[in-house]
Amino acid sequence: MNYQSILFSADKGVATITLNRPDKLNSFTDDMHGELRDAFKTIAKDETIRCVLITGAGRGFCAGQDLSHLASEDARAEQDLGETLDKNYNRLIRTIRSLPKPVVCAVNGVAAGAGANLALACDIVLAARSASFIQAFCKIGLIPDAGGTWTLPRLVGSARALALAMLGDKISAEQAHDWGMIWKAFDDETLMPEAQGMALHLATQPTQALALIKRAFNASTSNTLDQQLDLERDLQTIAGRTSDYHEGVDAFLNKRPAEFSGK
Ligand code: T3D
Repeated sequence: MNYQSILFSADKGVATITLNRPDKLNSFTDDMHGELRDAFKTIAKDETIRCVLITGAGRGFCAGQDLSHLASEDARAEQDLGETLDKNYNRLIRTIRSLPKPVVCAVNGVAAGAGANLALACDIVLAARSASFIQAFCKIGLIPDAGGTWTLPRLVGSARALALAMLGDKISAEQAHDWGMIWKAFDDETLMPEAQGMALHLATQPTQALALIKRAFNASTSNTLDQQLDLERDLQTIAGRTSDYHEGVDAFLNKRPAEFSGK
């Protein structure tokens, strides 16, 4: 597929997706969603890809849904937003959360609406100090989507999540970090080297174990402790049968760096 709205590359085990509509702050269109689906299909199929890095081109990360086609009342009335969510955002968020590979997000600028919640759906979120997060939905009469009503309260607690969702206030990368919404904030010029370094590191790690960690954490949000202990038992059984477990233990015992194959 020839991409117009994203850039896609794969190198040294890392697939990099750059949202690429900078003049519109990389806001989502149907075409961009289609291209993202196609890129994630490649990522899922290609065993040599062991980590994904998502970022945005230009001064923004992503301003959520592209609203420019909604100038007329007819256009607004004709659309069924539930259908849009089913067709585009829900698929994207489910794909990221269930992908058995780590997904790192480098938020290079403003992340608004579904753009903010795309970032928060990723496994490890880094941001430039000049970046910001806005649950912009309430400003146009909508509710947070792209998983925001699920992700936000879990990350920052319901008091902060509700205020963010109802006020639509912009919060800085520093604030997002202080609240535990993201992993780290970096000076703008160091964001991409840091994010790329982290993605390259993750691509050399025991990919199956990382996928099982992700599965366990996904399930923990609705499991009881008993259910989670059983799940840990089952997933650890799988992890203990991977080549990377054998390699990790052997490397430790022989005081050498491990060389994980991802198998
Ligand atoms: O609708 C559905 O299908 C349901 C799904 C909804 C999911 C959602 O994401 S709803 C939320 C949609 N997003 C927003 O409401 C955010 C709209 N954008 C903004 O509030 C501001 O642009 C920002 C706070 C993000 C950034 O502000 P600022 O001052 O840094 O930039 P700007 O000047 O507003 O934007 C720069 C350009 O990007 C500008 O274009 P122009 O005038 O230079 O030609 C602006 O129109 C364009 N832009 C920004 N956001 C969007 C957009 N164009 C289309 N859609 C956008 N969402």
